[in-house]
Amino acid sequence: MAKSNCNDCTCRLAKEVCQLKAVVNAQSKTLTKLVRQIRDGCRKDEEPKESTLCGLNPCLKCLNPDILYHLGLDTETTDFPKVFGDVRFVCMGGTPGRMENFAYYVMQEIGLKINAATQLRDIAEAGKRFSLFKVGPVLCASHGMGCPSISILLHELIKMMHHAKCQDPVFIRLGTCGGIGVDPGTVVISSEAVDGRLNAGHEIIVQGNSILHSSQLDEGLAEDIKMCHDPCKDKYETIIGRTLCAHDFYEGQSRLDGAFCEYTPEMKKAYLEQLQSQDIKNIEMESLAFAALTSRANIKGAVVCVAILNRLNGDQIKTPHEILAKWEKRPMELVTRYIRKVLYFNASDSESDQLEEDECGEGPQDKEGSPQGGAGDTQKAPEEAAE
Ligand code: R2B
Ligand code: URA
Repeated sequence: MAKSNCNDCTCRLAKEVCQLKAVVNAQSKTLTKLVRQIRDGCRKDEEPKESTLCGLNPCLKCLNPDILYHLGLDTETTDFPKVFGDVRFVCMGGTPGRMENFAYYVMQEIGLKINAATQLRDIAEAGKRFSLFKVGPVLCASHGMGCPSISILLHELIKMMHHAKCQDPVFIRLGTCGGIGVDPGTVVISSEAVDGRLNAGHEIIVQGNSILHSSQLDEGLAEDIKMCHDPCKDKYETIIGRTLCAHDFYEGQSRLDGAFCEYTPEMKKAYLEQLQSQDIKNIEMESLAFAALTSRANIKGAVVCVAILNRLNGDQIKTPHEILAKWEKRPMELVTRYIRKVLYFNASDSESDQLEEDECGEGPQDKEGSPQGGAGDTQKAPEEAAE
């Protein structure tokens, strides 16, 4: 027993030393670059002319201004490249409160600081529909429930990335789901989203015609996020699997406890078992629109959800709130580790340029025209990265 504790401890210490080494290396590269820049004279890198997004509406350039109605933002009164040009991660989840907490958590974990008396501002407050917080290169948005809601948010966030000329932003949805044959508390990263007929496509009706968009998700990104699971530390499983996206919580998910139910418990059981036999690991309500819209724009996307029950064992969620709250943090922790890894440990020479320290020591909230750190703002490397 004592021996295994000691091994655990050594394993953790070795890991922390590796992480610290990586931070020191990243900082030393940044320092070298800074010194080189001072020596060569401070020449600002050329700003990108366009975003890396593809396949967008050609008429966007004619919209002057473009009004992102549900976010309460427009291209006339907000300088999108200045405010949002540095965004590299767009994270979204169901509720405003959860995403605000996530924003503060990301801020702490990536080593950004604002004055203790200052709060993050909800940039989308004027739209009165969604919440949006910016923490340096990370945007955190609430998306509401279901595909219609997340579709509206995604149209407007994708346009935002386009107008801001963002380079390769990664989109991640973090949420909850019902597991299919998986233990409650397990984190499921979606490989693809399927509809209630198990078709891997998001159908939208456009001018009376049915249009199907692929709902595959980025395999590499799913793997990278899964790698952030730490079996030494995390007392739960993280798996990759197919996700059923329903358009309703009750009949659409074959529950027996909705206001209406026109099938028998046997029929429900047969449907859920069919899902299990088709390798479906979870059910939620936004992945189809999320996968379809991100992949249409050439954006890498991932859906990371914690299962709050095993649907093979029931329909109602009886787990106490304190435990649910703990489980809901799991996707957040994994995704934050992934973000930190990309920002600080994978940083190539040119990427680490973006992580230079803010010499003025201004908090991300304090910059003029730049809620929570706009493009060109810089972040501090994590001070306690090994924590
Ligand atoms: C998971 O949980 C919500 C329903 O309770 C829905 O937004 C989803 O996808
Ligand atoms: N969210 C869903 O959509 N379904 C569940 O069963 C749990 C969370």
